[in-house]
Amino acid sequence: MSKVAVITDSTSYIPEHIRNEKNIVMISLNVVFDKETYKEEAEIKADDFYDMVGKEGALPKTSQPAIGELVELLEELSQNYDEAVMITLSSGISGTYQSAVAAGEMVEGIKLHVFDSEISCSPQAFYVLKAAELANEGSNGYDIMNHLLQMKNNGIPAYFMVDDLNHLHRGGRLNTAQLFVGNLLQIKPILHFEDKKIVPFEKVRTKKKALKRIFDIMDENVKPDDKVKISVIHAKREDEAVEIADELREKFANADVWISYFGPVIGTHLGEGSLGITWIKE
Ligand code: MYR
Repeated sequence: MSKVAVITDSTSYIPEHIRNEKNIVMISLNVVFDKETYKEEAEIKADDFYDMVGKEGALPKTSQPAIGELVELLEELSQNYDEAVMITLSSGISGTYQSAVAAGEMVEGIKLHVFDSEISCSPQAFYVLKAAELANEGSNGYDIMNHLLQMKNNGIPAYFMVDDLNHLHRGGRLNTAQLFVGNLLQIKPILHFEDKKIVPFEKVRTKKKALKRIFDIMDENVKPDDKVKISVIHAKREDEAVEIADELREKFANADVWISYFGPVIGTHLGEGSLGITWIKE
């Protein structure tokens, strides 16, 4: 039987105790401040990050894991595993996927399968947790990849909104025309991923209207008694996220509702105050 390691990059924001419990290996992306670079989740967590940005008004940048780090990790895993499945954030917004593919070709003794989640955060976590479940049950790398592909084909809806579109624009993850229209009309677009990239889904003027619209989409997609996993993701808006989660628990009796967060790397590009909702039917 093939022994398979499951690797995620840090932007799936799976809490450490769950990673440990499910045997998930994490590799960090970095936030780069003027003088210092930090590995997110390992050296800097969301709360400290938002405090630093708030207090110092710093404008951090982000970077993918260095290829050498990926190679080192695979070499270490090759001591105990035959294969590894690594699930990355979208290759349309980060070079992490490409670097992982390159690292996999450089290391012998372990077969690396790299899965492009084509998104990030909790939807990426849905893939990672499923991969870990299958690996722990003894599936091989090909079967795990096939299962993840099937999940992707079924679709994982995810919608999010930001307080200030300039963060996404500054980081080059939203094109100028989209920024211009949003800022000009003072619109808070609902955003989502299409073809691995962030695009506006619909233009609404307030957060309240955006949330109502996302709830409507959920109603079209999820029946009140469906078994569904829902994640409410926030950038330093825990109270708001708790309220939304409570409302969702009332609407969907069999839902497993989580509260997750946009950590330092994704928070650099979305900014404080962002909120997202994603779900997957079981
Ligand atoms: C890098 O420097 O390689 C990382 C770049 C990360 C870009 C993040 C853009 C925002 C993604 C939002 C995801 C929301 C998912 C629900």
